[in-house]
This record gives sequence, structure tokens and C-alpha cells, in this order.
Amino acid sequence: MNNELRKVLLHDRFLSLIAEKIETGKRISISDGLKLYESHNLSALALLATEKRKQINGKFVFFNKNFHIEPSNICIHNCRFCSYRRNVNDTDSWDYNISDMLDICKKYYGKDVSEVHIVGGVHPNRNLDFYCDLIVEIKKILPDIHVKAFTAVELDYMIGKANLTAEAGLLKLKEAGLNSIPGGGAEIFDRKVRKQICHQKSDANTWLKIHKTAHNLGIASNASILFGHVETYMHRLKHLELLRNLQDQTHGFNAFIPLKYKKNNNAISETGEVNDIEVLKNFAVSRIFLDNIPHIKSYWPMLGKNIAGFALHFGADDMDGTIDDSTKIYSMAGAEEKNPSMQIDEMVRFIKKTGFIPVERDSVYNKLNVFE
Ligand code: V47
Ligand code: SF4
Repeated sequence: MNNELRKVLLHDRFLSLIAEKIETGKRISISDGLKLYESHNLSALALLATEKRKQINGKFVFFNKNFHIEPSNICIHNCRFCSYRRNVNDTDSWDYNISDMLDICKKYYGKDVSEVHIVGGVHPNRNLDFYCDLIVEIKKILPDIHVKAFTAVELDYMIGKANLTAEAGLLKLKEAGLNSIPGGGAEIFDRKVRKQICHQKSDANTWLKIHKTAHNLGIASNASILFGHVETYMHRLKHLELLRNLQDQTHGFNAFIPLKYKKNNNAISETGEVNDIEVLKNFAVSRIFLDNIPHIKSYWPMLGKNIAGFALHFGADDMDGTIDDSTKIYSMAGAEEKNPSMQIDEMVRFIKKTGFIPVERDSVYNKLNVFE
């Protein structure tokens, strides 16, 4: 334990016990997690989470060069927190065909990008073949690009519609060139909360089964939580526990992304948003609890650069990517960054200013460039 941490914890038996668990590599329990959430000692939470992140990631903060494609905002579901989905006939819906999406990719031909992140609504008229063709065509234009695509909820729909098992559907996508799966669609796993905020959506078991099947096929994935709406601390901890248990079995999750609920233009706006202290606490508890998921992502387009930087001192070690102003999902919900884009030198300067070592990574966290 470092001296700074020792001093802060001197008079708090519970926090000293957590420090000892971290130091000796013991897991924290759900009741430990609950006490951490209820603690007002923010500096201790920062130091404890930093101790854990140091064990796993040293002083490195990772990022990559990426862009997003959001194929459509037309969606069969109607999640109450979603500011983005539209019906087919809405004037502000969009619906790209393959050629539209290839036009986006052509802008990156010969440019230095390593990943495309593809997430959209669950479109009623698209199917597995459409998405397989999309990936095949993208790789003809950008042969070296890593395709991280489709939340488990989108996958559940397209694979179900094709009458395939999760395994057969994912294998087909893998053969088409799918490299990994993003973390969305998890929200809060609790059945009652799901009923309140996204009652039509694939349930927790389905989400977990798709990720488990992907991991068993060698397809890595991320996981997320949508927090700060109607859920309690216990709901968050049970969510983390399900992820920790699955990761023990498969080791297939690369990163965990805490997504703060943003309240603009959706059906539960009156819930309001949690404050920044709550966001930072959630990073710290996630880092300490999820001792087996290597990376915690500070998703700056959603959090805004300021809080994303603070989160690096509360256990986060990954800034996602440069984005190139290619995502609308979060700005439609009121996210701080209206046109998210960071050049490499800005990202490197930003991370250095927080006191960490910037590392450009590939999508599976191999170090490509360390900016010492
Ligand atoms: O599941 C929707 C969230 C997620 C709102 O894997 C909202 O690297 C806040 O998959 N307020 C999709 N969040 C995003 C996603 C993702 C994002 C960043 C990185 C990665 C990764 C994956 O967006 C949804 C939902 O939880 N979301 N509406 C809202 N109003
Ligand atoms: Fe559809 Fe996703 Fe929005 Fe839910 S969060 S309504 S599944 S686009």
C-alpha cells in the first residue's frame, strides 16, 4: 500500500480492509461494494481504485484510432431511456444502405484508422445476410480494419430472424469478418428494472449467452452498464457480479464501459441525471469489483473530456478512440461533446496532462505506440 493511501485510510477500518483485499489480490464482495458506494470518502475511493488499476495497467492509458457507423436509428424496440430511436416514417429517421455505409468507409481509405465501431437500432427490415454482406464489403475497402459491431440485442434479433442458434449466427458473422462485439445493450440486468426502462429488449440471460457464445468462438467483446436512472446500488452490484462470474468462465471481455444515463429527449427525462461525484464513484467501484476485466473505459464522447479525464484517477485506463465526429447517439441524448473528435496529438497531450502514459492500442489492446 502506498503511503498516501495508508494516511487516508488510517482511521477507517472498512476502507483499510478493502485496501488489504486489493493488496493481497482478494475479491471484494457485494456488501463491500455497497459500503464503497455509500462512502463519502472520495479521495480514498480514488486511491483504492488507482491501486487496483496500477496492478492491472500500471500508468498506461489506452486509446485507438476509430470511427463509428450508425446504420439506422429505426428500431423495433422502444427503450424509455433512448433519445435516438425513430419509426420508419419519422422525418428524422435515417436508414443507410450498404453503399451509403461504404461511402463512409471510403473516406478512411489510406488513412491511419484501425477500428470501425458499428451500432444502430434494431431494424425490422434488415437481416443477418445484410450485415454479413456489409462486413464483407467494408473489408474489401479497408482490409486491415477491425470490425467491432452489433450489440447483443441487435445480434439476438438478426440471428433469431435467420432461425439460427447463437453459435451458428455468430460463426457466420465471424466468417464474414466480424472481429469483436461492443458492450451495449446490457443496461441493468435486473428483470424488474429492465421491465421499467426497456421492457421489449432481449433479457439479461440472452445478453450473457450471446457474449459467452462469442467468447467460446474466440470473438472478444466488451460489457457495459447504463447507470444513474431508476436503479439502486444493489442493482449495479448484481450486474457487475453477473459480468465477473461470466468473465471467470470465459476471459473474453476486454473492457467494461460505465455509461451515464443522459436525460435529453427521452421518456424518462424526469428522472434527471446523477452528479459527477456519483459518476466517479461508479468508476471506482467498477474497477475494484471487476478484478478480472482488464480495462475500464472512460467514454469521453458521452462523459465530456473533463469528467473522462477525472475518471482516469478513479480506475479507468482506456479513453476509447479518436472517433472523428462519427457518432450521434449520445449527442441526441444531451452528451457534453456535440461533435466528438480528437486528433492523436490532442489525445496524447490530454492523457499526459492527467499524469498517465498514453498508449495507442489495437482493438484487442496490443500496444502499438507508447508515448513516454
Ligand atoms: O446500450 C442509449 C446507451 C448503449 C442512452 O464497446 C445511452 O467500446 C446514456 O454499445 N444515455 C450503446 N446512454 C453504446 C455502446 C458502446 C458505447 C461506447 C463504447 C462501446 C464499446 C459500446 O448506449 C446502449 C445504451 O446503454 N444509451 N441511450 C442515454 N440516453
Ligand atoms: Fe432501440 Fe437500442 Fe434505442 Fe433500445 S437503446 S430503442 S434497442 S436503438
